[in-house]
Amino acid sequence: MPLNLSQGVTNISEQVYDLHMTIFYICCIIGFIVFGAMFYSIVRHRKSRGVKPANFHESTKVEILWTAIPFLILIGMAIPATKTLIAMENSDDAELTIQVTGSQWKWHYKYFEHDLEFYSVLATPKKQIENKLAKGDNYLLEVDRPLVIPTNTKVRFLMTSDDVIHSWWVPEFAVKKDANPGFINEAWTNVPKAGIYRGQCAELCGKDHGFMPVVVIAKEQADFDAWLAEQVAKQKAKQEEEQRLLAMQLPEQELMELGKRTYDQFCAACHQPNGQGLPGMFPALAGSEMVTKDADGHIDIVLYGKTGTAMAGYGKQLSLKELAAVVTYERNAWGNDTGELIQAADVQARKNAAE
Ligand SMILES: [Cu+2]
Repeated sequence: MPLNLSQGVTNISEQVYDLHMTIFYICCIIGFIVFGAMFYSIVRHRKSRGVKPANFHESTKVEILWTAIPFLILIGMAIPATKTLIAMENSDDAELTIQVTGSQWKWHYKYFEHDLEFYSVLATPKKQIENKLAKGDNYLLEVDRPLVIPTNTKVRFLMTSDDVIHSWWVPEFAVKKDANPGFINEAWTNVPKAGIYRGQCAELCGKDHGFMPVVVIAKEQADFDAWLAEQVAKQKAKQEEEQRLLAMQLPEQELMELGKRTYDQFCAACHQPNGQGLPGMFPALAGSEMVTKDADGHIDIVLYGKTGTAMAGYGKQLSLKELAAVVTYERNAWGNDTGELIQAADVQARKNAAE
């Protein structure tokens, strides 16, 4: 029965589970003794049996006892609890450090010792969320790019946030740590068994709080090394591709096709597939002043978002090519026939201007 805590897979999660059970048993014993004594007294010394109530006032002995006994019980509970807490906080000698950044509503992972960072975004199809398709086994607990860590390795997490407070939680590691903007919190894990572990954001962080799950894949060291080498190479190739792109002029058709794909994936949920937005909530892009005239402002808002609104910045998540394509698409779709093509170099120029 899934009523109790998960025992988890790590040494720490076992310690946490054992601690929880110890305290639970202590509470049961106290409850049993206190209620037992109460009911015994009530039944045994009830008025109908002719019992005369005692009439004493102040008893130093009893007062010392009812102070001393709970005090000793608390100390008895604090010792194992402190031991476990100290072990949980001790991230010394970690072999791998990963920065975990929460933002509305996705996680960003950065491997400190390696040239690798990426976003991890919910992968559950929209149709399942809208009840148009049967819900899958890992409904709302699946992402496009899971975090991958090696087994039997002490991995340190540095948690922070780009916007509001999130909380990175994987029950089977017994890791649940707040990700606060402007602060860095530490946590760590050492997973003995290869496998897929799922968790979620545990801090109410806005309307899509339930749509930013955590998926961690633990791989044997050799598999992890292979995965890491592949990812680092891929990221490097992508960066080189970006550099090449800066010197290139992409044709309209390619920009519009990629732009539409990107728009449908990232923008259409709010601004609607027809660019009309939702009146009062999400502004229309069709016929919008900014989209048809102010190209710089348009690129900036896609790059950095707009503070105080639901418009998030996509500068870190999308490639230069995708950013250029989506801006081009918005400037030429739904009757916004500006005829302007935005190239990767234009997006890079806005990035440079902001730095
Ligand atoms: Cu969150």
